[in-house]
Amino acid sequence: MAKPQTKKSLETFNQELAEVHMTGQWIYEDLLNRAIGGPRPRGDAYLWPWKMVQEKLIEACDVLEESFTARRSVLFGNPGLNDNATTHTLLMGIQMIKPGEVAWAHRHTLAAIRFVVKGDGKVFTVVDGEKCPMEPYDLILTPQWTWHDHQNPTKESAIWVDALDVPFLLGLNQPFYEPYPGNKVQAVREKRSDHLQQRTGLIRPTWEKAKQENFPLRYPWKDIEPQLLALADQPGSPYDGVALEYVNPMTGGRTLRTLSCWIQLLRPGEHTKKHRHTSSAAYFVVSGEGTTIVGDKALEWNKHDCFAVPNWAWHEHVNRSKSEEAILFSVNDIPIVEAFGLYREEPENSLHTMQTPQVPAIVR
Ligand code: 1HN
Repeated sequence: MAKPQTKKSLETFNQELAEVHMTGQWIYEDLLNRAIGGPRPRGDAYLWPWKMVQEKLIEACDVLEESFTARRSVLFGNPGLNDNATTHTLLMGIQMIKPGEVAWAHRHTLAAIRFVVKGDGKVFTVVDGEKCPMEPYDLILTPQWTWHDHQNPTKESAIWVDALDVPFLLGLNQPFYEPYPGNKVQAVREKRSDHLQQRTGLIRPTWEKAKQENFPLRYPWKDIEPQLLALADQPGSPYDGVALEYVNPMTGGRTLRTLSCWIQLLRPGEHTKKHRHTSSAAYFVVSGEGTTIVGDKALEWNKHDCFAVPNWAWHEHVNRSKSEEAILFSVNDIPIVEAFGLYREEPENSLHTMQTPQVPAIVR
């Protein structure tokens, strides 16, 4: 008679499965149970003070004398993440380019934005042949696979914020890179009529197929700031104050396919309601002073500081000043999560839900 079989333990079976590179679904039980109510925020809420960043930038100029095809960008690594990442999808940094320097032309599938901190308009980035002047607080897009080089013909150093979708792209193993062939800088399209930026405004050619994505674009602060200030008396979002998106002018949609840029005004003393969402964001303080409370951590920010708010973390913003407005620029990954139907907010969905002003206007 055959010996009675002893019942194999689950642990032994798990090991045997592992030997043949398999796992049972039951190992997900813990993960799924932890996900009741949503994910743990990935990475920490963290702030990089401007004074420290500025010192590192100056040192970076000594250490990296000329940047060649590389960039003198000091990047913010979230202490709660293992990869070089500001949030789990976004990478933010500050770049400096010395007088007379050129950051050589290249292109990559990483999408990037620049938000200028210091520049006088004679500093410029060339994107697919189009020269984009860099004045303080201008936003310049270098969408995926667009050629870009940065040039500083002035006598002063120029500084800007870089933000890219690096961790997301690397997670999907999609990096492609190409240095510009044969030259440091790309050919500039001298004829303005050849610029795609002549086709993104209020009027556009009737005889051409319109390019909808991945074109060079500059959002000049001189146009953005007055519009932001003009809307400052609106109710705004209870969670974000007067928060505006930089739209793709061709589609009316998000800034880029993977990144959305916001400019946000908090009125004197404003304290927003607490919420959380499945998108993460990296911020740059344009002006003012305030506190962003993320979970049990208070990020006290001042002019030009940068900070990270991980996804699904409860957060609220406070303008600490009773007399001055505070303005925050930020980059988020809403387009990524939205593309897959994964954007969620708690306690409610607040994006694009309120009515525009009533028609006809109320006579006062
Ligand atoms: C990059 O290409 C730039 O072109 C800046 O200015 C920062 C960070 C990671 C990878 C590529 C630039 C970057 C970058």
